[in-house]
Amino acid sequence: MYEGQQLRTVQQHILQEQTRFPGATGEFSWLLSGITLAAKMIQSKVRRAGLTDLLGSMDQTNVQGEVQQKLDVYSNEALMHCLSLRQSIGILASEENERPITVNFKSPSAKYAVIFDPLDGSSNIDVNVSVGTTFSILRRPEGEDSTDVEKWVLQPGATQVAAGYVVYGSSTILVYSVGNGVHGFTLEPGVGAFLLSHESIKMPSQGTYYSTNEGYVNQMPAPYPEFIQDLRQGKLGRPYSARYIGSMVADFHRTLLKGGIFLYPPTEAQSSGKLRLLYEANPIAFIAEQAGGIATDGNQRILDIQPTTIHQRTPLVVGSQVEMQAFANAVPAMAESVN
Ligand code: P6P
Repeated sequence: MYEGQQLRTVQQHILQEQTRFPGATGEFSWLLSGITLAAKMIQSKVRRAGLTDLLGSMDQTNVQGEVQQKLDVYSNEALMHCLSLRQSIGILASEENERPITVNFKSPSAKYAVIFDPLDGSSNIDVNVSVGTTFSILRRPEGEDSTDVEKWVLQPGATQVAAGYVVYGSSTILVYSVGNGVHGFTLEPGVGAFLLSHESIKMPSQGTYYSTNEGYVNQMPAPYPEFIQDLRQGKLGRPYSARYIGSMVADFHRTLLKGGIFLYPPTEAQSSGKLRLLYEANPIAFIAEQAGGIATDGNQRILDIQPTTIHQRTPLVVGSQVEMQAFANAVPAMAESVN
């Protein structure tokens, strides 16, 4: 099946990578294994969501007598369960929970906070569109802030020690970075292991796709409509195609591998954008930059934003160097910073 290839599991890769963490004694790889375990649990449910719905809709319970759970609730509980058992974790924060959950918070072994969106795009499940899990890992602050939950969680994305996502698509792929490049692992369902399939991913310097919800173009502020028009008219030297799945992780994963640009701008309905900074834009921006791409909120680098609230939203423009420089040149405030 894999003649001659060297098979590397994500666990082996994490152990090799974690030597980059001073003093790490395997706790970091143990933490990340909590995420991969939860991802396997989630994907097994996502893969049979339609069946679950069918069974659950018959008599409010499925054939095992379980009360049917919404998938995003299930995904959240899977991550909470798998991660709360990791001694190195002091805080878990989720899109599904209003407040961060402190676990093992007072223990000196609790060095990391994990912030996640357990199932981004879950509204697409019932039409069988790819969905994803995103995660961001922050180190406990030093000094007096070390016992302040908010200070621990509300750190700029540039302080992330690791980040990544899982996309539940035609295959299930985990993409992560610990600051040493971006690597992708494909789940081999027969074995139940994530195997290295995309080592050292580099985002192409220019792509042929742009990705945005053009239904909002009349609600977008300048320069978004004009920029999108420029792409359509081939002003970046090549014709572009539009690709928009409406599931950020899937739309970004294509941008990471093929290049191009993904834009979720401010709109009249969402003046600060729709996507969440801490657990959507920050992990995506970390991955993008590690792969040679750029990520801004339309004006500034995503990873430089100082968060003020856990669920705050932000516009997100992320993609290849060429498209992102062209966009920045279209934004007066940024044109100065770029040139
Ligand atoms: P719209 C999914 O609900 C999500 O949070 C992201 O995954 C996706 O990029 C965005 O919303 C889609 O939003 O307004 O285009 O439907």
